[in-house]
Amino acid sequence: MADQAETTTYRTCPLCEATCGLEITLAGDRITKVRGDDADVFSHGFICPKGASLGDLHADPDRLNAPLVRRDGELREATWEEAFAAVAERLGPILEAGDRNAVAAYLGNPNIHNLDGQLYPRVLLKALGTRNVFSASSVDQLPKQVAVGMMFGTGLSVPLPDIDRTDHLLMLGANPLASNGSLLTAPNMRGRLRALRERGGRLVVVDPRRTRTAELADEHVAIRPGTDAHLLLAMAHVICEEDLVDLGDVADHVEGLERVRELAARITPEQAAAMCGIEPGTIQRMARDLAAAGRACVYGRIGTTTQRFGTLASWLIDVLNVLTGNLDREGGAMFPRPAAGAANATGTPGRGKGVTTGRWTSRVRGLPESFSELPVVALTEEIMTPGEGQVRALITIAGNPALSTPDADALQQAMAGLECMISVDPYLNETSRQADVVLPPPSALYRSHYDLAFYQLAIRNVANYSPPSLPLPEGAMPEWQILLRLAAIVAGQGTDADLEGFDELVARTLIGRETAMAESPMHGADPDEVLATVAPRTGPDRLLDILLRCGPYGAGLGSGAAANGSPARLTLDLLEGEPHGIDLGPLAPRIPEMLRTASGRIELAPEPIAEDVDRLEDSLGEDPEQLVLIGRRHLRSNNSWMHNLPTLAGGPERCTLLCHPDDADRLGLADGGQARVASRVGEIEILVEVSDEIRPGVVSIPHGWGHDLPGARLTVAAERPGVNTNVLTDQQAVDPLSGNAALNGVPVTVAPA
Ligand SMILES: Nc1nc2c(c(=O)[nH]1)N[C@H]1C(S)=C(S)[C@@H](COP(=O)(O)OP(=O)(O)OC[C@H]3O[C@@H](n4cnc5c(=O)[nH]c(N)nc54)[C@H](O)[C@@H]3O)O[C@H]1N2
Ligand SMILES: Nc1nc2c(c(=O)[nH]1)N[C@H]1C(S)=C(S)[C@@H](COP(=O)(O)OP(=O)(O)OC[C@H]3O[C@@H](n4cnc5c(=O)[nH]c(N)nc54)[C@H](O)[C@@H]3O)O[C@H]1N2
Ligand code: SF4
Ligand SMILES: [Mo]
Repeated sequence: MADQAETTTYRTCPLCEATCGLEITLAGDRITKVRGDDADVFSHGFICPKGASLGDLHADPDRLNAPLVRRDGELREATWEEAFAAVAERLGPILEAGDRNAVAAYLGNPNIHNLDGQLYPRVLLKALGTRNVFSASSVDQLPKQVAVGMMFGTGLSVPLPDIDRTDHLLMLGANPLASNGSLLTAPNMRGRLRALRERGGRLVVVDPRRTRTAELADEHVAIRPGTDAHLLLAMAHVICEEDLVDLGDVADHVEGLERVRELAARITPEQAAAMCGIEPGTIQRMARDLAAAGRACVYGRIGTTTQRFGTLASWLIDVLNVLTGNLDREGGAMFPRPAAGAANATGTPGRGKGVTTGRWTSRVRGLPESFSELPVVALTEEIMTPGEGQVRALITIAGNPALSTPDADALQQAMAGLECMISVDPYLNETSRQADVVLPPPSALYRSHYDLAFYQLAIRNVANYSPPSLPLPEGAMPEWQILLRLAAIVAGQGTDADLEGFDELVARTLIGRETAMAESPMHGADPDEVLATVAPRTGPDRLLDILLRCGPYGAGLGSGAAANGSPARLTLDLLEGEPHGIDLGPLAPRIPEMLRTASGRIELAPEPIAEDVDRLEDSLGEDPEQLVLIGRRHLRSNNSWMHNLPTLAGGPERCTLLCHPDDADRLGLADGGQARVASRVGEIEILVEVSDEIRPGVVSIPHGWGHDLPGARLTVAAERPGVNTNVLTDQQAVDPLSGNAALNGVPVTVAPA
C-alpha cells in the first residue's frame, strides 16, 4: 500500500458549523493527512482536532459497510435488496392501515452538514405525509428560529454578530472556543475574538461557567441558569428608562416599539438581579455599555435557547440589537446574503407570509408545531399513548435521540415497543441498536458537499462546493438514494421503483417553483430547458446547481462568470473550478429587502412572545437556592457520535459532574469521588470534578455519553462510556412557545454515591 501515489484534494469539513476548508492527502482510499487549507477563502488554514480526525472517522472499523436487518431478534448483515424488502414488509401494513401519522420520523443534527441530508429527507417526509416529524432542532435552536421567524419572517433570518468589525460583543450561553461557533459560521473564533480585543473592542461573556471563551473576555458575568430573559429585559428596561433608545437606520421599518417599552417597564434591574444572581449595578452598567458602544452586538446560543424561557431570551437578544441601533449595520448584528437556498433571498423582496407556529399541535399534550415539526419532547408519549394517531413506527435519519433527548430512558423503553424502527446511520449506536433495519450511508468523503444552511448563518458571504473526494466503493449506496428508495416505498411504489425518474420529478418540482416565481431568474422558462442546462448532473448536485443559478448571484440559464472579488454569476460548474471557495464579500445591510413578514416590517413585539412576558414576571420570587444542572461541550467531542475515535478519545475523563468547591463541601462531595445525581425523572452516578470555574448552585454534565448499552457497536467509545445526562432531563420541562426542551437549569439533588 505504501507505494500508492498520493493525491491532494480539498473539501469543506462536515463536522461543525465553522465550515473550514481541509486539505486532504489520499493514498488510494486511505486518508494519510488532513490539514487546514491555507487557500480557503473563509477559514485561511484554520483547523481543529475534530477536522484533523476526519481520516479516522472515514476508516473507523466500526462503521457499517452493509445494511443490517433484524432476524430472530438479532441484527444481521443483509443486501440492500433484502433490507428494502424488510422495510416494505414491516412498514407497509402500518401505512396500509390508513393512518399516516402512525409513522414518525426523527432527523438528527448531521443532516444539516450533509447536502443529501438537506435536500432528500423532505422528499421522504412528503411521501410519508405524517405530522409526527421530530428533529434535533427542538433540543437546540428552535426558540431562536421561532423568535426570528416572527420578527423577520423566515426561520433562518438570524442576526449574526459582525465580529470582525464590532467594538462590543455581548455573548450569552455560548462557548465558541469549544463549539467553534453555532448559528454563527465563522472559522477560527479564537482568532476573531482576540482580534476584537486587540483592536480595542470589548467582549462580555454571560455564562454560569468560566469557560475558555469567558477567560478570553474582558468581563465574565456568571449568571444563574435560565435567567437570561430576566437579565435582557432588565437591560431593555434601563435603555428605555434612561432614554438610550436609538433605532438607527432601521427606525422606519420597526413595528411595536411602544409595546416593547411597556414590557420592559415590567422588570427592573433589582428584580432581575435577585433572579440572575447579578448585581443590579452590573445590569445597569451592561445596558449602558451596550448603548454607548460605537458598533455593538448581542449574540446568544445554546445556553439561551435550551431553557424554559428560550424564545423570550432569543427574542430579547435581537430586541436589544434593535433598541441600540445595531441591527443591520456594520459591526452590529447583520444578515448574510447567501448564494443558494435562502428563504429571505427568494420571492418578493421585503414582504412574505411570515412565520406562524401552532398550525397543528401534538396529539397527546397539544404542543405547537413550528416549521412543520413537532417538539421531540412529545415523541415518547406519542408512542406510548394508545388511540388514533398513535406512533407505531419510527424512522431515524442521522440522529441519536436515545442519548440526545430528554428522559432518554423513557424514550428507549418506548422505542423498544415500536412495531417497526428504521435507522439511516453509519453506526450501530444507542439508537440504531433498537432498529429493525439499519441503512448505512457511505462516509462523507464519497459525497459532494455544500453548506446550504451554514452559509445562511455565516459572517461573510461565501460559496464553496466540494465534489466527492473518492469514487463510491462497490456495495455502497449514496444517502440521497437511500432516502429516495425509502420515499418510493412509503409512497406505495414498492421496492423497485425507478429512482432516476423519481429524482427527475424532485428536480422538476424545484424547477416548477422557480419558473412560476416572478422574481426568479428562471421565471417563465421551459422546465425541459432548465433540465437540459443542468444536465448531466443528477441528485443533490442537480438541485444545488438550480438553487445556485436562481440565487442572488446566480447565472440563471446562462453560463457562469467571474470569480473572487468581482460580481459573480454562479453555477455549479463555476464553483467546481474554485476548490478553495468564492468570497462574495463582507455582510452588507439588507433591511428592508430581506424582510418576509406579512406587514413588511420588523415585528419588534410579536404578540405571542409579548404575552409570554407574563410567565417571566410570574417567575420572579422563585427559590434562587435550588441546585440546577447545565450542560457543556468539549473541543474534542461532537454530540454523541465521535467518541469512537482513538485520536479524540484520549486524555482525562470528560464525562464528569463539575461542581463548585462550596457546593462540594456542603454536599460532602470529593474531587475524584462518585456522586449520585437525581432529578424528577431519573438518577445517575457520575465522577465528581470540583472546580471554581462553575458558579455555586450549579452543576454541569456534558451530553452525548452513556455508551454502555447492549447491542451498540462502538468499540472505542464503550471503553470509556460515561453516563447519559439526558436520563436526568425532563420531557415536561419546555419553553412553551417553541416546545423546545429545557435542557439547562434542571433542578437536581446531588449526594455522595
Ligand atoms: N443535555 C443535553 N442534551 C443535548 C444537548 C445539550 O446541550 N444538552 N444538545 C442538543 C443538541 S444542540 C443537538 S444538535 C442534539 C444532537 O442530537 P442528535 O442529532 O440526535 O445526535 P448526534 O449525537 O448528533 O448523532 C448523530 C447521528 O448521526 C449519525 N451520522 C453522522 N454522520 C452521518 C451521515 O452523514 N448520515 C447519516 N445518516 N447519519 C450520520 C451518527 O452516527 C449519529 O448516530 O443533542 C442535543 N442534546
Ligand atoms: N467540539 C464540539 N463542537 C460542537 C458540538 C460538540 O458537541 N462539540 N456541538 C455542536 C452543536 S450541535 C451545537 S448546537 C453547538 C452549540 O454551541 P455553543 O452554544 O457554543 O455550545 P456550548 O459549548 O454548549 O456552550 C453553551 C454555554 O452555555 C452555558 N449555559 C448553560 N446554561 C446557561 C444559561 O441558562 N444561561 C447562559 N447564559 N449560559 C448557559 C454553558 O455553561 C456553556 O458554556 O456546538 C456545535 N459544536
Ligand atoms: S472547527 Fe469545525 S469545521 Fe473547522 S475543522 Fe473543526 S470541526 Fe471541522
Ligand atoms: Mo446542536
